[in-house]
Amino acid sequence: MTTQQTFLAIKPEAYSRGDATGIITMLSKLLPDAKCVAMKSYQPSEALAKEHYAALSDKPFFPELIESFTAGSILGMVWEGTNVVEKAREAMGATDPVAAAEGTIRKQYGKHIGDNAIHGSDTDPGSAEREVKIHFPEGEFNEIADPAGKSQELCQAAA
Ligand code: IDP
Ligand code: MG
Repeated sequence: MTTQQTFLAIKPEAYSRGDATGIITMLSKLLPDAKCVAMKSYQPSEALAKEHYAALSDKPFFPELIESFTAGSILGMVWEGTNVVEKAREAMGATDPVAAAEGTIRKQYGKHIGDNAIHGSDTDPGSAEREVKIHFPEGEFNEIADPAGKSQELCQAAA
């Protein structure tokens, strides 16, 4: 099993509800062997959102998805660890919060399928690498000792 990176993001609706730090505290507990190696707060442009969700461009909900992902700031992160892409998906829970298992982030913080609190890369080969490159082209990765604390600082600075 090799070390992987995955791209995770607190989506605009959850970010604006003030849930980022709570979600990251939960992520740290659910992914005890992984580390957060990059974090920043930014509002995705329409071009970035369309590139990020390119694989879903033929879906009927695509326009709403782009509107939602560009509606405000997100907290984008890279997490690193063994099998972290799949482990993060387990921590997030099912896409639809109604179907998400107890103890998952989407169960606790999601409202409905279009407002499910967190994004995480899919497990398809190359998907996580592609998203990490799109969102962190600068490619600077260093372990963040206290991800929840850093998220609080970033959200306060952006408010
Ligand atoms: P994922 O986020 O669990 O990987 P994807 O199928 O990649 O799920 O879809 C990306 C995002 O698009 C979902 O997180 C969700 O917010 C939204 N989405 C997916 N399916 C639907 C739908 O049927 N209606 C509205 N929004 C959807
Ligand atoms: Mg997906």
